[in-house]
Amino acid sequence: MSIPKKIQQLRVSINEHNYHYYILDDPKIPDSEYDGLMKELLELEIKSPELITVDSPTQRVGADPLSIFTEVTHTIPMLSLSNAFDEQELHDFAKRLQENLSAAIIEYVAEPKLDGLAVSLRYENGILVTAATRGNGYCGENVTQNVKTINNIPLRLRGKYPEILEVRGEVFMPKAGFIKLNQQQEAKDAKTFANPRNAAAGSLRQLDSNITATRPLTFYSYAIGTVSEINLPDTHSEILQQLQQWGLPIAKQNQVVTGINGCLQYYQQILSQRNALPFEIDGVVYKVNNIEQQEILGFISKAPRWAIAHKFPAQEASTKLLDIEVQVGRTGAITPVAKLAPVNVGGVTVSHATLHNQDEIDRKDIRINDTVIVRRAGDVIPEIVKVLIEKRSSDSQSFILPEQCPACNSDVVRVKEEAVARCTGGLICPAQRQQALQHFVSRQAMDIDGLGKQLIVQLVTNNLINNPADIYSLTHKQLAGLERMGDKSADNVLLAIEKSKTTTFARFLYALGIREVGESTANILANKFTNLDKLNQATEHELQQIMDIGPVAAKNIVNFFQQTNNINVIERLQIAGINWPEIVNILQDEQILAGKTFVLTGTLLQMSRNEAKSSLQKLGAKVSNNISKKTDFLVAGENAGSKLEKARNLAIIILAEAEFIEMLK
Ligand code: D41
Repeated sequence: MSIPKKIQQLRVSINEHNYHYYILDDPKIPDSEYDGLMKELLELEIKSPELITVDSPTQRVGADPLSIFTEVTHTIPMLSLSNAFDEQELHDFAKRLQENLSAAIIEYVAEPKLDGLAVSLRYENGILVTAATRGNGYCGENVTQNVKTINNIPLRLRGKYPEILEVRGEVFMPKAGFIKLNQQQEAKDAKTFANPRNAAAGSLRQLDSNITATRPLTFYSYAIGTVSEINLPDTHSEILQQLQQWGLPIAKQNQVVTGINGCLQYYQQILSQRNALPFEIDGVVYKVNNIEQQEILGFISKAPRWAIAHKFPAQEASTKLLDIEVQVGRTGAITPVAKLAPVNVGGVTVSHATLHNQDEIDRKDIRINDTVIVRRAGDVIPEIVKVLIEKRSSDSQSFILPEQCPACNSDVVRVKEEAVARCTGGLICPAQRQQALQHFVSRQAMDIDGLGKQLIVQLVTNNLINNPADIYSLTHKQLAGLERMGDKSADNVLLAIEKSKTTTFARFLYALGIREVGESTANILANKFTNLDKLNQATEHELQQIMDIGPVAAKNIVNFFQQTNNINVIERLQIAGINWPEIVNILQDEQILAGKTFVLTGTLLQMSRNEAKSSLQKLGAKVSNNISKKTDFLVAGENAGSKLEKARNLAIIILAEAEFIEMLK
């Protein structure tokens, strides 16, 4: 047999075995035989490298490390899920659907809610070409090299597939793999991961795919994005089956259920299996099975109205409180943290819990050496629920927050009527500096990838940076001179710093770390004031006129801009080249929809088209007849047709009549 032919035959055979092993969970040959086939293929490809193709089973590893992830814009946004935290919220959800669909009983697909990261895989002509993280839903990171290392993701689809297929699903790390990974990390004296979710995130966001390849990641699909053919099945359950036939993995636990009772039964069943499942889940997801019904229901802002995540309650366990440590936050807040004997809480090892503040410690009468109940809910920091007083021993010790900051020895004060105690050290406190810098580089702020906590600690202790502006004067020499930093890593950090210079005004404001100015306040301020000069001159009174900004935030903002030190840092940042696109103020007075283009379609029940049009125009919006890339919103009344379809394809925000009326208000 010719070499190309033999290579082809081996690939087909290996792909087929992968399918049986990973997708059908029914291997046809022993592992040793499979390894033999892979070895044979590898050897032939080494001899004839010109015959290697991107979808060859050998091409899962070996890519050169990246310096930075590029961005991918999702052709259809990746939506989020609404949550139900209890049965009542689920009943409310079901009632809404029954009313909107005028259906007594609705069929759902119930799925386990995997605790990983949502990703989108794009196949062109059956070959995996791009994989992207969800990011903010519109735009994510290109992690193709890393995703290719995940063994149960096919590099090539099987059967009769559409020319373009985007598959959405979750990348996660099974429990067993997580435990093993942490053991290996510990043995190497490397960073361990707090839970499988973090481990999966850390592994997927590796610049070196060779590292990702060593991490036990898995993938399950749960939805389709863009697809080039329209004759897809008309239920979600059949779409999942179709995905499986194309060679994509889906969760075995997915199940079609009837009505809300079916959902609740599924919930109980999965909850009882939770600890025995090979992966972490934080709830279950219900999706309306019928696609036509899904289309009728549509979306509210970023989430489909036809799906909901039913979250599991928080999990608890008892353990011993070994010690109480204090942490100094970015704004000097002193937080007591309980150090615990490591305990498994619903599959995750917990060794620390927040104690919030002194009042909380006193109220719960928490003492060192006590036996306590810890609770973990979703991704929030574990908490102590209560002390098991009956188990208190004579060596228990009560705790009082120190009067001096453990990091800088400055006085700790507690403002009257505030629960938190604060270090008064301000900028001289290394702990506050450290936290402020960490905040500045964080994802939601300047997003300097690669400038992590450890590196900031190194830079601060080596006196290379004191404030955010110093980051932009770092040199290759300074970075490469640090322990555990090579030439390449230094380059990567510098690249990331350079990239961060182009940002948005809102991110920049948030990055400054003004007390009480979180992401959403930063956004509001950016839109209202549009530039630094205007914000700088705002008075407390003016700030308080803005919705959502209270007296404390207003005071902090004014105060911040009165500090010469802050002004100097901001000036230096601007000189360093930090820039953002100018904000066109759309929030001006009455014309709140200025610059936005609307299209109306279908029959509106509560007003005529003309009324709708003139209301929109009064608010500054443009009303157009045709959908195009420039359209911002489509208002879809009853019996909306092709425009609705087109708007969906272009990922335009679709408003139902009720939402539209709400918006006009
Ligand atoms: O298992 C999950 N984590 C899961 C996430 C799931 N089983 N289904 C999901 N379905 C969706 C829609 C309905 C929007 C396609 C999801 C997610 N979304 C999701 N994951 C992260 C953000 C959204």
